[in-house]
Amino acid sequence: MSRKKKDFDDYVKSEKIRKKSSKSFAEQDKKEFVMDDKKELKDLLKEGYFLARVVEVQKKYVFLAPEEKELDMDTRDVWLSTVAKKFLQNQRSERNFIVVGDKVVCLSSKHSDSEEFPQCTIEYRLPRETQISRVDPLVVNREHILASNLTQLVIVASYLSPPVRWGLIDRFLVQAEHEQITPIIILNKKDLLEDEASESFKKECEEEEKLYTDLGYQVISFETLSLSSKKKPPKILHDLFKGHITLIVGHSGVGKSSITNLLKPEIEQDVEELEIFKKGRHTTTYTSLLKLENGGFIIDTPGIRSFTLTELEPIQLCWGFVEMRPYLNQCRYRACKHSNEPDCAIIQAVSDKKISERRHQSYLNILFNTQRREGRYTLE
Ligand SMILES: Nc1nc2c(ncn2[C@@H]2O[C@H](COP(=O)(O)OP(=O)(O)OP(=O)(O)O)[C@@H](O)[C@H]2O)c(=O)[nH]1
Ligand SMILES: [Mg+2]
Repeated sequence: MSRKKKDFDDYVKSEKIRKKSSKSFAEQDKKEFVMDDKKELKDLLKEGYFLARVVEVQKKYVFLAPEEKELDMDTRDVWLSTVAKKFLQNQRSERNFIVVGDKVVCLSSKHSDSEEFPQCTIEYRLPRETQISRVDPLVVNREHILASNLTQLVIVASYLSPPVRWGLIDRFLVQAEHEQITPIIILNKKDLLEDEASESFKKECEEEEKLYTDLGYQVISFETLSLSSKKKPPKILHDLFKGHITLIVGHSGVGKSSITNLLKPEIEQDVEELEIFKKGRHTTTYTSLLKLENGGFIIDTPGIRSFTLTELEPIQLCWGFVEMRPYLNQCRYRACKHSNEPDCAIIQAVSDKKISERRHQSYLNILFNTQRREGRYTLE
């Protein structure tokens, strides 16, 4: 073997080892932190470790509520915690290291009886059963998980102030479909629709509501303004949230916190007193998990200005649009993007009025929005 060839082989070998070891190190770390062994967990709990739910994540501390039994926690009486020292570096470099809704295994700190903080450390995290995430608006290609372990997603939009964006609702629906979380749409500020909207806008809303209902989604037309948070929660909301961990999402100012307050959470949520058009300011600043009077839990989030889905292939994205599922794999081309290709079953279904043009456009917007930055597809 020539010297040159040997050097090259050695180089490749060492590179491979280096790459392999650095990867396995990261994975090893993750493996150590994510506890998926039930027996090991049982042993830890006998040794003084305890289970808790992440209630809020702030810069310095994570707020936790101990959870001895599933969904049995008091989110008002929270513990201040930090992640175990050996994982601090990972926490700093990974945005989603700990998110609201995570189930974690903790150890009480030495100082827990004193006034010193933190009161406990997070030693492990249980695997996430579900999660809702988007592309991080700060760093492209990074995922931002809004919350985990949800059983329900409530998507709130207001008819007006700010005006409803059907495309944003579709984005959330796609995520819910992929995560197999039941989505519910609440269209709020019905009073404004009745008093201020034009006839054509009222008709548009009526049609869109019917479209979502026909697709099998629950749509609730609602107003919080005439309801008082001092009284019992309205039955429709009470029944909807009971027994669930619900993530409530939507644009800023649509009324998420106003709806949350009607359900009597342990902590009253801040609501903008006078509706002023607030640019760059959210009333809710942190995502937090709250216990409701009826036994369910709600995760109120600050309004979202951009909700870009993490990259999805056309086939995955189509699957998130329930009405497109019957037409999958019926196009002439296997890699059909359902944009303007010949013999596309989905485009045909749109012209036959079996799929709404608006939803198809929504699909295209998501497809080209999420994939344009990859430089793979461009909008013709
Ligand atoms: N007209 C009308 N106004 C409402 C209704 N529900 C809420 N509002 C008002 O809308 C504004 C925003 O409500 P919030 O509950 O703070 O909205 P949010 O979605 O939590 O907003 P962020 O926390 O910024 O994301 C407040 O001034 C509410 O009083 C409603 O049904 N009708
Ligand atoms: Mg709010």
